[in-house]
Amino acid sequence: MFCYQCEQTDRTGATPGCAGPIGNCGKDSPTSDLQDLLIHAVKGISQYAAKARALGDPDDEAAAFVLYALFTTLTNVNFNPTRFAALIQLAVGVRNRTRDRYERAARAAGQQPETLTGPAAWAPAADPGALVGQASGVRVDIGLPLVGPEVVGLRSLHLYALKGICAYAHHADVLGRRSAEVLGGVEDALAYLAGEPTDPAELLERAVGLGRLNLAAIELLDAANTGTYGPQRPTAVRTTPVAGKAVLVSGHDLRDLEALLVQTRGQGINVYTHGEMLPAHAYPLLKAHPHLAGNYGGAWQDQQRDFAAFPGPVLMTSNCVIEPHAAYRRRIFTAGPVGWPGVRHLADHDFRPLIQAAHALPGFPETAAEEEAVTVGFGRDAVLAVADQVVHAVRQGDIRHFFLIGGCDGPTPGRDYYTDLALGAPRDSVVLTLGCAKYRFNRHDFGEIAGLPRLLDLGQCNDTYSAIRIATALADAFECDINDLPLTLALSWTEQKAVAVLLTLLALGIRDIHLGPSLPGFLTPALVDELVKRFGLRVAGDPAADLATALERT
Ligand code: SF4
Ligand code: SF3
Repeated sequence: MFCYQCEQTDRTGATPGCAGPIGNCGKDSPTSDLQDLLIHAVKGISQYAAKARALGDPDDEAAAFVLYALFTTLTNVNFNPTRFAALIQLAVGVRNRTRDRYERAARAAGQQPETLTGPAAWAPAADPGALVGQASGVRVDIGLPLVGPEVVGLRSLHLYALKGICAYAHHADVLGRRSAEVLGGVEDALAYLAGEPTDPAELLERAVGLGRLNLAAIELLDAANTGTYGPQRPTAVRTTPVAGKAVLVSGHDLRDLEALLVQTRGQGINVYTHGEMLPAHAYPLLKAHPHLAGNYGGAWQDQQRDFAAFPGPVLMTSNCVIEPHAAYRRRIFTAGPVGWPGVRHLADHDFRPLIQAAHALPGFPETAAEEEAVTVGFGRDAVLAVADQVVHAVRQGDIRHFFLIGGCDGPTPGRDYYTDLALGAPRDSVVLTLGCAKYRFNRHDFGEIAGLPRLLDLGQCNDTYSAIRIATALADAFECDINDLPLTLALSWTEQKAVAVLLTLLALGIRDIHLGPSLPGFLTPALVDELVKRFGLRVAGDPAADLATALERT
């Protein structure tokens, strides 16, 4: 195996990367190899699909499969080699169907169909051992001695951004929202990677293009979430338990949560959110379910402690899952792209086994005497509704600066930077947050400013579109460029959705982003220099010094 896609990657060697037998996230070598082969297979699908789409005969079902398949390879999503072996076979079937479709479309257009090479012509070995052996020819660092680490790093940047884009687009897809721009863009980018590109300048330009593609994906997801469940509204969410049977839902998939709420209706089971599911409470059509009782626990890296203590079953709907402890292994379930060997997987939103487990388990014996809460729901609609108030407060000098501190949380050292930044922000500043990084400081009382809470929770990392809309609206109100706003962005990253978001921010021309706690291992020093030169990208450093620098501008 070789994997350096996330912030947790092994940095003990001469160059970053988890090289086996088990990565720092718990992904073992066969699973990593099978993920690489699945990626190879979906590149093959995309080679034919892009050509069919160009001929006016797109295969949206094949494209939706590509979204799902790449999502399964995102960090902390799926660790089950059996699932990957099956997905590879499925992918080859989809590839063949897409090839036939392309050939028919070409003939119908009076063209001689091309026979494509590379991933499009790949045949998986029938024997499982031989299949894993094929991975050595398709790893992300393939061709390194020939093309060098910069080109390999740029190809990796493409692939990882695509994983993030596919995750966002899949979340939109399960809510019935598809976009030809996004599906076609993913196909084009994967077909481009299948050709093993070698021009660094072209790769960098196209990476910025992927940032624009991601903007389309997160806009689509925003429309899917708010169109299905209504715009987020400020909502106080109980963080203390109530007596009764209990289910815990983690991850990002609102559709899974909705299905579970419907299936547990009237059964005396309370549903609690965990991790990135917290913002679900802010959507009117989700919070209308009276048994959506509250939020439990903290960020994903604390799940072994939180899940062990929870007195009911747990459902993982997306990242981030880590190895289930024996204490809860028999009562954790996975759905959608998620998987762990030996953990029960529930397909097609059929949660009956989990509901049976909820009835059989004790639940909370009593309601906490002291009720505690956190407030969520400051999506774009809620913030833009008070835009005049905010603009007035800035003009009056009541609000001096905005900090957007968000993204991923994780177990690696250095993430206290984000806590220190948020808690150290002066009282005349507003802290906007999103993603699971918020758990570093969201229980803290930030007080109010100009009649508004000083801490505004915009939602999941899936709600980055809200942050962009808010920043754009502020820039419009002050008739200035986003970079001239009294706004500092501190992005915490772990997995590949953050890679896609970073490219989107760069594509929008946003400068001086503080990225941390460490830079991606796949970016060489030369690439980092280039990003610093072109986009003013900064490494998250000393929080006090970074706060002082940010405030100098205001
Ligand atoms: Fe290592 Fe991250 Fe890859 Fe896991 S996902 S193997 S921690 S780089
Ligand atoms: Fe978190 Fe895994 Fe990325 Fe959605 S749950 S932000 S890390």
